[in-house]
Amino acid sequence: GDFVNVDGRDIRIEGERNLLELIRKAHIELPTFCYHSDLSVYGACRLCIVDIDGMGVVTSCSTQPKAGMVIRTNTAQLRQMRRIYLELLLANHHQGCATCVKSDRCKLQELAVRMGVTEVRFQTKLEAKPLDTSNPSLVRDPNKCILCGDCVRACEEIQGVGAIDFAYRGAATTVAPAFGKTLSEVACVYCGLCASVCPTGAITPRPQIDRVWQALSDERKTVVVQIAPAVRVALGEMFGLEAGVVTTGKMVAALKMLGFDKVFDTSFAADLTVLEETTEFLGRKTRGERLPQFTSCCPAWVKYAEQFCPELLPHLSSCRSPQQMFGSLAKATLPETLGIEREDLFVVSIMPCTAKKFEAQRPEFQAGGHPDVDAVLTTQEFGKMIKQAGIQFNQLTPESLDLPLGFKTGAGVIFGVTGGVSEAVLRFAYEKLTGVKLDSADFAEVRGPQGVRIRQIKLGDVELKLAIVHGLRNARAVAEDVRAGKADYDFVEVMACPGGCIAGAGQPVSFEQDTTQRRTQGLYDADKTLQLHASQENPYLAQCYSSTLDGIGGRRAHELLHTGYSS
Ligand code: HC0
Ligand code: SF4
Repeated sequence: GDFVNVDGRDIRIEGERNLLELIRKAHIELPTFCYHSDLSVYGACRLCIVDIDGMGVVTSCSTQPKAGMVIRTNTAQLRQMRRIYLELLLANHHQGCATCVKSDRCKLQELAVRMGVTEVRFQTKLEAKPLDTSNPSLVRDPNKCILCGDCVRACEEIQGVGAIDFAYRGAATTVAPAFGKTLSEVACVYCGLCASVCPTGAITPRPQIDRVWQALSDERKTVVVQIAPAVRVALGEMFGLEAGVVTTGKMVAALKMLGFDKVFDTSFAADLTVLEETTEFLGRKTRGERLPQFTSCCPAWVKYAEQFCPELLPHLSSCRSPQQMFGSLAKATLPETLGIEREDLFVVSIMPCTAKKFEAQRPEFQAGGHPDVDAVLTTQEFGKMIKQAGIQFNQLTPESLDLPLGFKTGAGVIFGVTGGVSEAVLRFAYEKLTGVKLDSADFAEVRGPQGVRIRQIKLGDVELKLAIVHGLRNARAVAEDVRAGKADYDFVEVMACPGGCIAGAGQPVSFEQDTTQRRTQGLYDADKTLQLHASQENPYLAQCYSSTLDGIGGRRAHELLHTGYSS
């Protein structure tokens, strides 16, 4: 085979696109701001430089491996050059680190520490630019931008949105929403991918912690909370646990200590979504009407469809997302059960997602001028509240979720990973179409990391064609095929974030390579350890349908659980 030599060891070339990836196989993680394996190579930060015999110093991200290369990654010259690059970045960066929301997980800080930068010799006087707080999901602080371009490329290349771009030239160069607008005036869909890839605090999720503290200390309010599926496999990372470790019970204990009156699970509402969405789907399939049915639980996707493919809106499922089904159901039923007034009930969500903050504010999801979900915290914000309160998370004894809205099956848990909604729907559709009880609950063929997965699945006599997509640029391609009559799918699942909700922009910031994979495995394991795996087996749903919803697809179910989107 072909080898290169990295710091004295031979490493086999196995189709790596660049030296940076290949050098990882020698267990060396080169410093970089602007390299992401799923984005185009930009080579702007220059930190990933290596020294190659006969070539000199080059950026490893933009150099292809060639057999026989002799590479050094850690010479005195390289260390010195990297320190200078970092000092230059720091000189143009607003240095209010102690008060920055990104302080504990900032790549710029991490690398400055790692490279031993202890002073900045090139001080420039920086004029503070105003923050952009116009967007419901994100805050942009141009003073902290280091021009790596990660957000620009993520928004364009993965989401196909292009809401932010480079502006001006030379020393005045900046990254900003297109045409000098604010982040609420461009076509932003609130996915937060820009914030996920931002190495500093230049784009961050917009916090709502203060509103939640306020509600918690208001004696008139009864504060209840729902926890999204993906949160349970990621929150632990903020307390030193490995990605994928499920911490549901400890989260319940922490929330009770923070003063929440009831702790429920969005996965209960996801089970409800499965029954409603599958019923809607099989109805359309029988009538041959408005196929394929697109999922509508990802609010960034819904916004994207409204802006970029409005002709597709009749194809979206009319189901509200689980977050919103939970909100309307909670506001409709809990006041009576808890013996309180509707205005005194405050519903909080904990979500892995920034777009959920936007979704909760949509006019469709208000009743009598009050939103069904009053505040949306990200996983990161939840972790910060625990830290602010001084709660020793790892020491907590697990507690149980409250009933009935805290009971779920595994189908409602796997929603948090790409393919999960499809698999949950198949677990119900199988029984509906065959009349046979499901024995093995897995439809593993819909799982996987590929951005577009087309699967043909036979349930009894019915052949179903599914497309499972993540990344909105991929969704656009599928939507174009559908419009052009080139695709005969029955069902299309779309999640904006690559990997699904587990990789959402509200999740803890991770510098590890395998985080998405570990969180994914964590959710599939959580499904396995639950008692029930198919939504139709959730006994509290049956109760809810008879007491409140007038049966699956019933009148009240329609009022509370469905909606319509228009452009
Ligand atoms: Fe998701 Fe959801 S699974 S969008 O990915 O459908 O955010 O975790 O809460 O609503 O359940 C996010 C995660 C949710 C919703 C659910 C869906
Ligand atoms: Fe682009 Fe998503 Fe960021 Fe909006 S939130 S600017 S759509 S990456």
